Amino acid sequence: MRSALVLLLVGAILGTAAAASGEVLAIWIDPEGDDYGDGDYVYPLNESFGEGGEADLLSFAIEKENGNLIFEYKIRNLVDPWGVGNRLTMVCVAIDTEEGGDKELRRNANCLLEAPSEYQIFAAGETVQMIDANSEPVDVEATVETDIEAGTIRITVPIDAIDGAAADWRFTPAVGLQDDYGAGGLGDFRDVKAEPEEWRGGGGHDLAIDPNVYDIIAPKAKRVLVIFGGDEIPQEEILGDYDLETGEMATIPALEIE
Ligand SMILES: [Ca+2]
Ligand SMILES: [Ca+2]
Ligand SMILES: [Ca+2]
Repeated sequence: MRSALVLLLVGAILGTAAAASGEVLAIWIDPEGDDYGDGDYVYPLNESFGEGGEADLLSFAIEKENGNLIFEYKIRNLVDPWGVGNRLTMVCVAIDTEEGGDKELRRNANCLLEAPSEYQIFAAGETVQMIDANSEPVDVEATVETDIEAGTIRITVPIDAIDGAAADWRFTPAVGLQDDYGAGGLGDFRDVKAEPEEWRGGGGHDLAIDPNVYDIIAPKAKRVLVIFGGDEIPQEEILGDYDLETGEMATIPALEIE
């Protein structure tokens, strides 16, 4: 109970959970300005990306309310350059509920999962999609609410339909840029190349095995109360741990509700 209270207080101080009416199960704080993937990712050159920050995760919270699980991402700079809502930022979370599952984070993330997932949820703009371990869509009527001003993206997932016991699950959130291929629907993570191009990020590699995500939550950073202790594996090391020779992609660690 005491830790839950502290989590609520932290959320209130940061203003991330204050507006929510659900129970906050956990909130992880992520550093500002580490939207650089393995250390040197940069944004595409097109002016719509402006000063950047569209893929800078500041916090990730999991709430529970009326049989719904809510994932809230606070982003440093949500933008709407074309007056059509958020199309640049893409968020996702992989959910591990049991043994086995999908070892790869989909939609061009180019990352493996330490905790193979039974479900993956992706959202950008007004669209959200949930897939199962075989990449088949799961129709649970998930919804997404984006508040450009507040910098928040909230995904609501009815978990009764997937027999939820969220406290035992493991979660792997990731943030990048969306490429909807001009179609306006839910796209994929936008490619990161060695050198930035108008619509491609830079700082990665031209072989398509480097992560196309800009920001994750490194382990230990999840424990807001011991943020200064422990053996934190830096995000740079995690996202830079792909192998050009074997083609092995980087593996993202999972978060647990405690
Ligand atoms: Ca960040
Ligand atoms: Ca699993
Ligand atoms: Ca981070």
